[in-house]
Amino acid sequence: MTGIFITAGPFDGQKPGTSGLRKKTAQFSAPHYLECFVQATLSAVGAKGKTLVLGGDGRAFGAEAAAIILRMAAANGVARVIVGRNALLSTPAASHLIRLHGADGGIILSASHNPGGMDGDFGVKYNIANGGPAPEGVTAAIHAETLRLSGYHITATPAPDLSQDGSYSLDAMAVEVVDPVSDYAALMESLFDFPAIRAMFARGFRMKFDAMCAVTGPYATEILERRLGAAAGSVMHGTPLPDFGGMHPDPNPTWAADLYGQLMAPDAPDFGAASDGDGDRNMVVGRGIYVNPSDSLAVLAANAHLAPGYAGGLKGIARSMPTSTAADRVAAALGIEAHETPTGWKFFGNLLDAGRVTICGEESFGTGSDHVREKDGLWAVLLWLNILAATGRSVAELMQDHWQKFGRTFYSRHDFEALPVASAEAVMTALRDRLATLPGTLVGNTQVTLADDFAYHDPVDGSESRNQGLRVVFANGARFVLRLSGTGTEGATLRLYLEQHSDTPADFARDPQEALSAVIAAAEGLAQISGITGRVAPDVVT
Ligand code: VG1
Ligand code: CO
Repeated sequence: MTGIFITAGPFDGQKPGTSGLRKKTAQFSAPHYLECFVQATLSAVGAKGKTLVLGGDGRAFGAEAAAIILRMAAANGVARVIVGRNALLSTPAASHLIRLHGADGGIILSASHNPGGMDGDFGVKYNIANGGPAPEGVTAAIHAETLRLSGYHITATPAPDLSQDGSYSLDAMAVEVVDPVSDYAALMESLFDFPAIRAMFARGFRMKFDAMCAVTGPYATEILERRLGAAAGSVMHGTPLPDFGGMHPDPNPTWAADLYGQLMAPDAPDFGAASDGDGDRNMVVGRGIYVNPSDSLAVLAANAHLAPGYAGGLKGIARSMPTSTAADRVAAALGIEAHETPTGWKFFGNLLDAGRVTICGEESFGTGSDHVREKDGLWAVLLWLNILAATGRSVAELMQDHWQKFGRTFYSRHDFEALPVASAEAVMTALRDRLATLPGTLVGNTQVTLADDFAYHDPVDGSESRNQGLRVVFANGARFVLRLSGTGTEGATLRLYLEQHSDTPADFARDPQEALSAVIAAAEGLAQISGITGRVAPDVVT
């Protein structure tokens, strides 16, 4: 080790959640807090001699954190760091750069869809050599290190200015500052039929993409407006701001209400999409029609062969357990493997690496493929555009076609946010305690066929992940899932996932909340959310 050793820590509560460590920015930027977590990460992964990628979504404290991490990496003997200009990299672009350069891993500075700014949230996530989020074994080792360390290594040499591309050195460590967009844009161009999409825009196809003042602005402007010829102004909120301009960069109908409203208006454009803080999520809206993320996964999987990068077909499809079963029906029709994993992209990595699946998705507005090892918001938008260009159908027509063929899986997620931890846990415990008694019981006019606490057995490395969400499945094609969020920074968030499949065409036009009303009532009856927490309605419905 070179540099100096600062005695500090350990800090409690530095346990990575669903996607890295997320805390209030004020806490992360407090003396030694970031440093101790980064030291734990560098120690746990054995950073000496390694090549790392570094970047983030541009939120407050990101640039300062990047400079600190570079000085710590140098003092910990890291050989080389590839960093996005101005410390910017979307999560999928960081995943791509790790793979492109054969790097040993990467550090991503983001709290994703959580609001930013000094009053908002900050986060740090470690990705491994395949470009994907560290699996549970690695995050457990990082957590163990956070509890054991007594300080951190850092060089007194200042970090190089990150505003200009080029090669620099920091003590013995090489620092390469790269354009955050160009390699990623080239990857997208290799997967999709850009000439066909460009021709569609030239014919007058109109779209709006809401970057929500977060990291996808520069990516979307380069790809959609410059390379594909979407009209200037198609990208909204395209300049990344440290506080995301006060926006909550969570692409759903609640937080992207402006975009959503434009697509529901009489003079709506043909297509709308939004991404989140770090660019891995996507919301897709057609003229007058919202596409729920579980349906989006299913439609993308069913039509992916229309894009050049997937013309050879898919190897398999994976979805997180709470994601609707719509994608399973596509996998069955295609005769390919279907996998059900716990929530969080890290669980897809082994399946992708082993060549068992090509497309993955989560109900939380996440879809992606084996092109990187993260979910990828712009990738999903481009695959949608490619499918629209190849078929000449509208979003609404594609959805109707899909439902006619596969049936419609009505789906919704109800979030109860910032609950007292004890009351959220009481809901989970009460339902968990009843699970064993439920199979065979009649609820409303249908029977419970399965009730369990989801456990995942990874078919590739044999690892087990338990307690991944309570699920109750009914004989009539309904299902609900209850789990606690692992990305929040305030209290506890309870997520209730609701699903009802129908093969009856007369049902397809129903309003999802109305179509789900029986399973909503069943969930309330069995889980007693309002009874225990006192909350009569969810805070966010997606
Ligand atoms: C949420 C989503 C999950 C997603 C995770 C990270 O986790 O539900 O599907 O993988 O966020 O996404 P949780 O534990 O709060 O339910 V991101 O775009 O915030 O990195
Ligand atoms: Co994200």
